[in-house]
Amino acid sequence: MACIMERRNGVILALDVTSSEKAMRVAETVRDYVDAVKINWPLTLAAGPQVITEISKVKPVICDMKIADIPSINRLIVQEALARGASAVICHGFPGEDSVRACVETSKGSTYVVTEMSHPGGEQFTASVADEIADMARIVGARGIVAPATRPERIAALRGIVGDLEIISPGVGAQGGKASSALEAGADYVIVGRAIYQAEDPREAARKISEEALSAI
Ligand code: BMP
Repeated sequence: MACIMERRNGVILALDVTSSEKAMRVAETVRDYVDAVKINWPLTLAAGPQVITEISKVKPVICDMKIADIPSINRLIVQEALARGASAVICHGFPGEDSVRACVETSKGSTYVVTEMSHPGGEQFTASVADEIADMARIVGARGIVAPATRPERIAALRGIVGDLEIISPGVGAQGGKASSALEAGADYVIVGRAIYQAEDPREAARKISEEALSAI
């Protein structure tokens, strides 16, 4: 499987800003302290999909469209993301194995599968099927899973299921999770958005989170 990012900081920037100027500015400012940039719908809709190409010149891009459709549509979404320079994609696990497999095959393994979501509502539905989704991610050959930094004990449990798959973990900072706790519980990377791009000094905020992350890896 192609290596999409090198773990130098243990941090993935969630770039949920809504202008391409701000996106480029933040990405350039924090590039030394993050290993990849995750792009979601807010920035894609605000700046257009070419923002994936622009940001991919600065850092590897993980395209987080949380793909959750039938296999044929999932394939098209993954193709379009890769064609614009994405190094990996994120899909939901709940649509089932054929849908996830479509993403994994089209991305040649560079797919992360969402298991249990990090927000309070994540406990309502996703928590009860997260173990099965994690097992499916392993079986179909995904690159990794997305697991909640807000519940480190769940990261530890999911690590027991996925073996050496990558675990990338959102929920640090604004959602109350702690980078060191998530990494000590078994995550490989933390995903951090607002705590970096809304900080007065985003570079310093990213530096501090990376320092904390590296001390826990
Ligand atoms: P923030 O650090 O600002 O809370 O941003 C978290 C990022 O991680 C957002 O882009 C969100 O879509 C994503 N995310 C999440 O918060 N929880 C999940 O369970 C899955 C996610 O992809």
